[in-house]
Amino acid sequence: MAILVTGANGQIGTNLVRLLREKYGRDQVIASDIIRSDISTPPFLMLDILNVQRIREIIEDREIDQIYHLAAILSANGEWNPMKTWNVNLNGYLSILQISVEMGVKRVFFPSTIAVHGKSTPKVNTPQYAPMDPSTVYGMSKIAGENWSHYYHQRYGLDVRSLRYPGIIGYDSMPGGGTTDYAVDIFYQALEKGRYTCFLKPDTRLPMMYMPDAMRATMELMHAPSDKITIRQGYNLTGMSFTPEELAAEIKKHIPSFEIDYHPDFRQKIAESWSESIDDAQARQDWDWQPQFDLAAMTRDILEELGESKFKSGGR
Ligand code: NAD
Ligand code: AKB
Repeated sequence: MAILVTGANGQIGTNLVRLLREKYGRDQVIASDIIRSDISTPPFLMLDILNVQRIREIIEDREIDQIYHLAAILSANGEWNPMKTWNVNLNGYLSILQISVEMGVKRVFFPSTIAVHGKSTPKVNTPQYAPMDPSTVYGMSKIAGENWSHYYHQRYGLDVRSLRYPGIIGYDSMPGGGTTDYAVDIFYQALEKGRYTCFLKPDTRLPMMYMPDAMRATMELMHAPSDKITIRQGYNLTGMSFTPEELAAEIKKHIPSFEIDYHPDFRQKIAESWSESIDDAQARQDWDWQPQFDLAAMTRDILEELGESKFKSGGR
């Protein structure tokens, strides 16, 4: 089994590469990204997802069987350069799909997102199938990607699997320009400065998930028998839903002196276009999805893991 991970240096890729290497062995998992960084541990290859020839070479040379295609530009950063975001997120993914069919890649993972939701999507307990009119180019590219996943499965039998991740929160890799990033940054600022200025309003409720749950969901989906997968677009998935105010109150239970204030910016409008909570009944039914972390358990775990002394000695 040889696995290629694109966008491997990102918030999710850092955790996923580690997990896949534990499971399949270091040499079986090729990490790739457009940039090399401190976390680019070998085997690592430079790969711009827009370089079609380079994708082909890597798949051929490394005899790749599976691709976890994480490379993307996220919701907030995407708004600074819409054309580039569309190109990277959609055209980059189309190359992965087409080359996978041509070169016999057996399975592809495509991370979709709650950003596919929009103004006409029901906000509470959003069902799997609902109107999708995203307001960001990121959301537009992901819903188009979902439809292409479905198409490549129907037309060419490609085994594409996909999750609509909510905001993912972890403590050992930094997020890359999304709207849910506050829920990671707040922990660092709470420990470092004892206070945090949030770019969303206090009552902005969004669906979220702790990184270990997100990694387990990804593995469970990718290992489920094919006949259990009834959705190829992107499974609804959730762990918890909370507001900045509720997260701050939970942190305060551990750090009583913690203070938060609010200066909403352009990301507020993006957050308001997304759902507040998700109905992930189909994932529960098809491959037994069950989250383990709620807000209290996640907050306790992150603060224990980061811990003041560890944080100060390790740095960010
Ligand atoms: P991230 O921004 O932290 O990482 C994305 C990586 O893609 C970066 O390392 C970046 O260098 C790389 N990249 C950008 N352009 C590239 C290009 N042209 N070629 C190759 N690599 C390129 O994002 P993440 O949070 O790790 O997200 C990973 C995937 O999961 C993305 O597809 C994202 O849409 C999806 N997702 C993430 C979240 C979340 O909360 N983190 C939620 C929903 C979906
Ligand atoms: C973002 O905020 O853009 C991401 C996502 C929910 O897709 N975290």
